[in-house]
Amino acid sequence: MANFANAFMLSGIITRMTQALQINLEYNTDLLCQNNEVGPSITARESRRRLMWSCYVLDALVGSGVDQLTLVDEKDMKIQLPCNERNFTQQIACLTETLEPGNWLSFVPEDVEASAIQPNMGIMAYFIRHVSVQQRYIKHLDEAMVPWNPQSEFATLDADCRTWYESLPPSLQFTHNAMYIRKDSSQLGALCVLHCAHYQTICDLYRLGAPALYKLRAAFEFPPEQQDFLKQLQQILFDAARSLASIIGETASHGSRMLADSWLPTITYDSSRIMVYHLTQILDPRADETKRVTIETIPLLRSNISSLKLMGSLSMISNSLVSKTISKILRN
Ligand SMILES: *[C@@H]1O[C@H](CO)[C@@H](O)[C@H](O)[C@H]1NC(C)=O
Ligand SMILES: CC(=O)N[C@H]1CO[C@H](CO)[C@@H](O)[C@@H]1O
Repeated sequence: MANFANAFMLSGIITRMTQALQINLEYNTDLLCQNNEVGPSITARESRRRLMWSCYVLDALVGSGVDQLTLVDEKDMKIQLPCNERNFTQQIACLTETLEPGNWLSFVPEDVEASAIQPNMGIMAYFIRHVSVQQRYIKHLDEAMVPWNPQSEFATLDADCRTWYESLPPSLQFTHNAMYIRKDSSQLGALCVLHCAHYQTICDLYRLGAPALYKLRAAFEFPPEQQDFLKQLQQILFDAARSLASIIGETASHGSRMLADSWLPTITYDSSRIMVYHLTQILDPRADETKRVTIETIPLLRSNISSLKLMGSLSMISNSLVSKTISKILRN
């Protein structure tokens, strides 16, 4: 709702509450509820985990990767990831992995196979994992290694993002088939947010290629021999912004209800900002290529503006971003 000061304070209180309730721990070691005469039901246990993971995500997003602002430590998340919606609504107890891919809680029975656990994870589990990668955001550019060094923070984070993306099962990729299935189970909005979160992180990471756009304080100097590398960063940033516009536009065509997540207006606005910046400040205005790319990109900008207008009925911040986008285009 764009009430950032309140979000900042409330997320702090929430962290204390999770500590008081100790919901960062499993209720007991009976994950499959085989001895269910004692303790909460399958649904109550899973809800408890989901509540804790929601608090984790909230804390991570409010802290935006700054250590001092982040109050929930990944190390203390001693519960398994949420299971998929199907198992949850059908009250089926099942095992899932923990934050670290391929890992599970130490008291999971030893004879369990990875192939039996993986299908139990759904959109939520993959979203939480993405948030944990995004948390490792490069904070101190002045202390970071130059991005063209293969050992740099940039290269590591980039590889982590891509590994995450490649770990998505077919049912969670942004394909027509997956969209059809998710629409049927009322999860198309969630699928859209999952993919937007990925490309938004890519934009955050590749902002190094457009320091003026992000007003970065300690931007890297790219020496002459790294100009190709810089061009590559700028291209990937632009492509990610275009992917965001396509994903949001495609989702919007299924109805404005699908765009209810309050994060989407900001993501849409950022995507437009990057596209306008690339077309007007990075590309050579005299080149024929620029004309071609501009003609290709204008529909995406239009699409973003109409999506923002659609979101206006759901989120207050959206309307102000429509006029900001339009003034940005006019000014450039
Ligand atoms: C949970 O859901 C997955 C995927 O739909 C399914 O393969 C699995 O059998 C379910 N788990 C249990 C314990 O039924
Ligand atoms: C090209 C494109 O994705 N266009 C979309 C623009 O946004 C509207 C509504 O937001 C969609 O209906 C279009 O498909």
